[in-house]
Amino acid sequence: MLEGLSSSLRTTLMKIRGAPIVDKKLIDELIRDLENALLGGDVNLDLVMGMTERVREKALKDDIPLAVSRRDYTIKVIYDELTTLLGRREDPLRINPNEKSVLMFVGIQGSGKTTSIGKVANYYQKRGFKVGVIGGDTFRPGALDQLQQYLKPIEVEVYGEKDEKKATSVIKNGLKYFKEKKNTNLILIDTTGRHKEEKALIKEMEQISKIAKPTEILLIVDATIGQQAQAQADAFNRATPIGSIILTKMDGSAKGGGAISAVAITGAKIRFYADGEKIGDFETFNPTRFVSSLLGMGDIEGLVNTVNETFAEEDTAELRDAYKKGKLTLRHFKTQLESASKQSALSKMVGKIPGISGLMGGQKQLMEEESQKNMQRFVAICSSMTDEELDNPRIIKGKRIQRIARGAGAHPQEVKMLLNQFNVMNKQLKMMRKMRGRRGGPQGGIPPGLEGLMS
Ligand SMILES: Nc1nc2c(ncn2[C@@H]2O[C@H](COP(=O)(O)OP(=O)(O)OP(=O)(O)O)[C@@H](O)[C@H]2O)c(=O)[nH]1
Ligand SMILES: [Mg+2]
Repeated sequence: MLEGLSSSLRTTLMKIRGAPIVDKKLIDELIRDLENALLGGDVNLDLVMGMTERVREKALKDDIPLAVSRRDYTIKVIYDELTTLLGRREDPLRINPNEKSVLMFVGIQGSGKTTSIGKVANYYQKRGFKVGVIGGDTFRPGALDQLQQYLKPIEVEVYGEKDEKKATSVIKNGLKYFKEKKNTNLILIDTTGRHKEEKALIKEMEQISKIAKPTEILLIVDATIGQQAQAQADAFNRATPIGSIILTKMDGSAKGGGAISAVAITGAKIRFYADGEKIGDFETFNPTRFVSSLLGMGDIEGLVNTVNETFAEEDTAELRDAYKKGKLTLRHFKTQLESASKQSALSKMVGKIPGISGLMGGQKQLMEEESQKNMQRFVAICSSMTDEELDNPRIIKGKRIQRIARGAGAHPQEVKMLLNQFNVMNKQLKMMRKMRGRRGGPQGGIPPGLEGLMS
């Protein structure tokens, strides 16, 4: 589904994953890719521009916690913005099983009303509802037949009158029939598509809704119309408040993303989407899950949550300042080691996500349990130092090394290794600052030099 959009978004993310440094140049490139991908998916130009501008602004933001890599942060930003574009929250249709609910299906000719009736009937029947369907399309010959054929395999009862031409009459009788049936608690009404043009259709819809007093009106929208879905949802909504939207033909459409985003800005609630002709080709619509599947990352929500959590634990201003000035002491180094071991847990989790491990393959960030242990040892060594030593590592020599090693239950060689690594980190930090000039701030994530410690 949405293969084009999905694969261009995946390629874009792969680029971030593979880049040695996430800097302004990469973000610019990323923004171009995102724009191309979304415009290619028929998402409205203004929406795309607004979205990519926010991505640019946030991704280049300086003050992200040091324990979050700019890579992960940028992915989180893209994920968040895509989710917002598609409606943000899941808003499921709630139907009370203790009442007789009536759902009326409307939409233009061929949008997928009849098929969606079958899918919704199947969906709720599986959830314990007793469903009855009314064949309210008296206009198209064969409409009733189609409905009965489609519902036969799942044994849902259809009320229809083969020779009656007045839809309102059939619907009245149908409602009476099912309301008298004790068990039935969900009644679905199929209606005619009749006109490609909306006006006459909307009029009939108003008449039927007066008679049926539906609990909910569902507008069926063919996703292949892309961003035109907005005008259609608006037009129907003006006539009778449309409670729910079902997007169909998401399988065959390159424009599905455009349709979803267009509907999302009207405030209408996309409850389900269909991605095939079969009765089971039907899903509840959840923006976050949808974006995850577009991006091809099994549980990207997990990654995003972890980034959010790390984000909540603010770095001290002191550490940020030291990092920016390129003047890190061992005390800072210790803090970094501690947050890096947290990040290690994140990387391990990310490694479990199908699809993403391939993207990350070969990267040093994917640390093993071994390196986590190493880090904990180094933290222990730092803990056995005095304040004076932490603030001024140069004084750590000879006897001090022996003492620190003893205190941490480590070998003096390990203490030397740590000091060595600390020096390497400081040097690399200075080099990075030179390369990047004053703009950009720290990259975040594993500090340079630390990677060596952990591999
Ligand atoms: N590929 C695909 N085809 C679909 C989907 N939903 C419906 N269709 C097909 O679209 C065509 C029209 O679907 P219907 O359910 O008959 O549409 P309708 O709105 O009831 O049409 P009218 O009653 O003529 O107004 C049928 O051939 C369906 O099989 C979908 O999600 N994917
Ligand atoms: Mg139909």
